[in-house]
Amino acid sequence: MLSRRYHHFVAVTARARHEELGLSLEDVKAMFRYMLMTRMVSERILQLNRMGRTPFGAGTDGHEAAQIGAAWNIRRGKDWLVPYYRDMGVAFVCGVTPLEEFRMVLAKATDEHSAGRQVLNQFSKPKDRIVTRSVCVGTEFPHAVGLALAIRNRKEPNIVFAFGGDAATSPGDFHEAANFASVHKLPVVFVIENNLLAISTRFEWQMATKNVADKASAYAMPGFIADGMDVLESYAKTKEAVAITRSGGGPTLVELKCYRFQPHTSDDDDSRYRTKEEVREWMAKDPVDHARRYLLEIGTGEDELAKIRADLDAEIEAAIAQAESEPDPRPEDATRHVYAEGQPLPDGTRA
Ligand SMILES: Cc1ncc(C[n+]2csc(CCOP(=O)(O)OP(=O)(O)O)c2C)c(N)n1
Repeated sequence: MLSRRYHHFVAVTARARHEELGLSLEDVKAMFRYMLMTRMVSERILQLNRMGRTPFGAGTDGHEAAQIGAAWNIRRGKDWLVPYYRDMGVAFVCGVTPLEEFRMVLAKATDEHSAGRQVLNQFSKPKDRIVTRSVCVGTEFPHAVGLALAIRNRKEPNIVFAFGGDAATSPGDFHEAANFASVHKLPVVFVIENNLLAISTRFEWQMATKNVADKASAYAMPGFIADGMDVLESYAKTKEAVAITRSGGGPTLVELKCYRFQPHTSDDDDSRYRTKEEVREWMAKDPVDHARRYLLEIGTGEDELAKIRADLDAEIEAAIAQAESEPDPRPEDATRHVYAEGQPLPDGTRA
């Protein structure tokens, strides 16, 4: 009896948590589905890499709560998104599909982001207002701030989301962008996924501040910190920042504290800079499991969650098979968009 009462109590308080944030049960289930999709696609990319079927992978595992929670604040197709290379989950929420992801990962001619010409996750989807970036860390921030200036000048009622890792706040690009955005009170939210590592460089070797969010005060920006292993908290803290920026309060920064479970990329040997125990400790806080437990606590059935997984599994396997059956880019297209085309050459012909 006591235990039933206890479970009822947990259910009531747990239910209140998402409802207090203005989220429906359907929202929470959809968030969980995106988190699981991100985990499953990430794992398949790394498996395909080990099987020699993809050249490269960059795991998202451990970032799912931060990404899906923050992205749930984006008004899809209205707000502008400048994601970074680990942001598969953000991209999924904003309209990218597993099929599109595998076309990109397999570098197929049908890849709509770059026709198989870029490394993975340099998303580019104008229809959904997803803006591509350079692979040079931190360069997305000046681009995002330029976008924010443009939409403010055009009087668009939308905002820009600029995502990056903790190390992306070290280069000058971030500081110039933050300063300019703050001076001009531009509508941009900086979302920083702090996974404590920049490849092999640990956070404390990367910056002297305790938190990334501490840097916000240098630019008179509100800075928020969230447990990035908890999807609802990631959503809630980003929501606070977004409310300020949407209402004309200028730029804000949200730091989502998380951890990368996989090596930096499929080319990285992470045993050289971290212990298995450290990884295990963080995996005990697995964000996907955490969200799953929350759904169970508020009364979702195991069978419903199992069906979400089975449906995703079928969708992902179909996407891989479809993408693998599609054509590779033509060798003669390798220099397209690299050099100006149609230019007159000295011999009178055109390039
Ligand atoms: C300007 C620049 N310097 C170095 C690199 C090499 N590099 C690629 S990813 C990376 C680490 C970035 O770490 P962080 O921004 O924290 O994101 P994470 O990969 O940890 O998600 C580095 C140093 C780069 N791409 N660009």
